[in-house]
Amino acid sequence: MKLKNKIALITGATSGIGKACAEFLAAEGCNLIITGRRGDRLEELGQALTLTHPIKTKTLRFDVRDREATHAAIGSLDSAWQQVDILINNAGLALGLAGIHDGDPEDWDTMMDTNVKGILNVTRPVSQTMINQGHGHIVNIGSVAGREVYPKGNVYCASKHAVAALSKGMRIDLLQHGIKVSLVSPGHVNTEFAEVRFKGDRETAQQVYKGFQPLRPEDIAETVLFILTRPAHVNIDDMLIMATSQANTYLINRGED
Ligand code: NDP
Ligand code: 8X3
Repeated sequence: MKLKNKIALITGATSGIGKACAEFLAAEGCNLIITGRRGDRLEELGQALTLTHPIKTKTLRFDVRDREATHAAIGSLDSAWQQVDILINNAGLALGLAGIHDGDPEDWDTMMDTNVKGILNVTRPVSQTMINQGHGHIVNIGSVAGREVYPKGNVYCASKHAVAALSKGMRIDLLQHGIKVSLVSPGHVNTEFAEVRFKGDRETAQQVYKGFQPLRPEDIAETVLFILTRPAHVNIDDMLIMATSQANTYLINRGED
């Protein structure tokens, strides 16, 4: 499958994995709808990509938690941009690391609303378009936290287990419409993720990646590109990707004895 002149909608393109996906797809000639809440970053990325690649970009600023705003933003696209071939459901976050007895319920709401309901809010209208056009490919960014549960990761892990379940559900429901659904589940990737999780506490965030080489956002974007460029009859259902130094959510070789 070639990506030239296709249209991809990427959520959470202002940073990390989503931004790297935008850069990799742009290099293949794919036109992009880049979305997120930080409008200045979207504009900057859109301009940079159209300067360096012969593609068109469209920026849509919305919060995936807000169903009405999400549907309005996607509905505001003109008919040419509505024909989305590829949806990358990437926007997501963890907030806090706390026991089930003392976690912050507001953090729980934000994680579930973003990581689970956000995917639903975006996928409903986009999958309807894909059904009407008779093709499409949805790539959901899950996590190793969707396969394992680690201490104090309770709600984030639950949200990513839900992404894994939703990916299976989407694949079943969209099967008859010829729409591919793939799940990509990374281990630690060095992005703004840890800083967001620890609410701007850089020192704590840096501990997450201390003493080993985590994945880079580009490693995930390259994987997404591989998934998107398989022949029409091939779907990559589910991919787990870890740094070489990470065996699972708790066992990391940090070079210490
Ligand atoms: P970043 O924090 O670097 O990027 C997160 C992106 O999500 C940003 O572009 C942010 O945009 C967007 N986003 C967050 N909340 C919302 C919202 N309510 N509405 C719209 N957009 C939102 O982290 P990553 O790139 O690492 O994270 C991307 C995905 O990868 C997430 O789903 C995460 O769970 C997953 N993941 C990350 C791993 C890691 O170790 N980094 C490992 C496994 C999975 P903005 O703030 O502008 O709205
Ligand atoms: C992010 C990876 O291990 O911090 O999904 O949950 S982890």
